[in-house]
Amino acid sequence: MASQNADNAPKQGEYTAKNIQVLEGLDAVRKRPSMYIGDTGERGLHHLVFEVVDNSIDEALAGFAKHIEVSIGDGSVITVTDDGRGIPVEIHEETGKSALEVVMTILHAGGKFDNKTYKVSGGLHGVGVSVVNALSEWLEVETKRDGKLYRQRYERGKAVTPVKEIGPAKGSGTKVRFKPDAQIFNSIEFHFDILANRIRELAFLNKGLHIIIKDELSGETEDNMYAGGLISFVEFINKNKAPITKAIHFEKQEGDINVEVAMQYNEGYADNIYTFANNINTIEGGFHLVGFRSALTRTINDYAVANTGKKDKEVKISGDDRRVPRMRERLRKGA
Ligand code: 0RA
Repeated sequence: MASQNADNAPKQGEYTAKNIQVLEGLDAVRKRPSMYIGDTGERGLHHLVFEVVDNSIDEALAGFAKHIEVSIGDGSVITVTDDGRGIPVEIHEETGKSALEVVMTILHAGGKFDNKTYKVSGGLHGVGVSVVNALSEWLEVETKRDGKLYRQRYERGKAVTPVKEIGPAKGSGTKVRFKPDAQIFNSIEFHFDILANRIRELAFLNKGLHIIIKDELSGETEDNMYAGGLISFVEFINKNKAPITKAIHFEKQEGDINVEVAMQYNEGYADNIYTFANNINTIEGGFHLVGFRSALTRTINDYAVANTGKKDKEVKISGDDRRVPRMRERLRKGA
């Protein structure tokens, strides 16, 4: 395929509900952006980057992408590159458009087309890359597939070029470049630290994945890759504390659910437990946290029963006894 017809306007008599939906879809995003990205302040602006990165992370979770690079360039232009499968360019039957254009211009079409691979890395709002397109002054996407490089450009969510075949390509992957729309956001100034903190967290949560963040203006670069995954995360959190055990790690897969825990005790009085589900920090906790806490208390209780010769009732380990100072206090008292 050399190129495709970028003219979105249906010919006379070709209007269908689907065409109308496409237009309404992204117009709705520009009309009420907060419904899709939370707000149009600093948080919403940075969310645009995470939304694109989430798509790349999905390619990593599906076993394809190994490297992701995020850079902040001149004029608040963000570039996100990955070495995943790339976005398909074949004509998508339902819409008559290329799959690439469908992914970029139809709301909630950010996910994959088959049921085998679906979005697992949830963004804050998990709305898909079309929302980023809708809220960008311009966006250019490049996709490498089957030895060819393709490119398409959009302005405020509308395709302004066809999907063009640019030339031959080695490997596969996706590059998304966009400039957030100053008509939508209070400010389009990105902060390296906000992006770097979340990207580092994503690198901890996805062991082995390289995620690089660059500030093209200052030259500041952070190359994140943690072979230790959660173990490295716990060690990072305890870096300025006084650890008193090694970091330990458990992992179990049941069906399509994978659970991973890493923990390390420090001298501190308060415990710090961070929980995540599909890469999202679940700050309000949930069953995963409740389950972990009760399993830990039960394990300490069972250990105490097995090693003190006392009965379950006499040991009476409470939730608070999970914490090191409380454990020490009890040991001192011989209780
Ligand atoms: C649609 C289908 C497939 C991959 C993607 C989209 C995709 C989107 C993004 C966005 C950033 N990086 C991306 N990488 C891939 C599946 C392709 C296949 O089945 O081969």
